Amino acid sequence: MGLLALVSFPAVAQLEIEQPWTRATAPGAKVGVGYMVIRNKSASADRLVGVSSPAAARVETHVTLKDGDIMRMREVKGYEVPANGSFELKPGGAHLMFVDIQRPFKEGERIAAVLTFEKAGELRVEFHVGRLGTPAHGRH
Ligand SMILES: [Cu+2]
Repeated sequence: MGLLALVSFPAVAQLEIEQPWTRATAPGAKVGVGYMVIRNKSASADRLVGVSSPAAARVETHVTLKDGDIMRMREVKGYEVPANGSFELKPGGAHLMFVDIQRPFKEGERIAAVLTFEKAGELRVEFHVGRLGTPAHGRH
């Protein structure tokens, strides 16, 4: 460990975003969700610390917790992505919340967003808009 500490690692982290997708929103809906897999190929952990999108007033990072029979959502301060590992956002679990969307997300469109990581910096992604789903999203 002592020797390793002397090696200077390059600052470039290797993060990959797989299958970023979202759902079409119902007319008048104010929020949208975002899912993806964040894969970290570097030897150090990284952290998603912020998300922004021109399609929404703000984008929050949420987790889903089971409260009896009800799934509830809570905002968290980003997600930790382990070294040589991944973090998955999926229905019923962690997800991005596009809050106060400018207009409905339509199936087939792409929603642009910028993910900000502690080490890797900014990463641009486009969320593919899928079918309008059942609102298995729980309550906020
Ligand atoms: Cu949420």
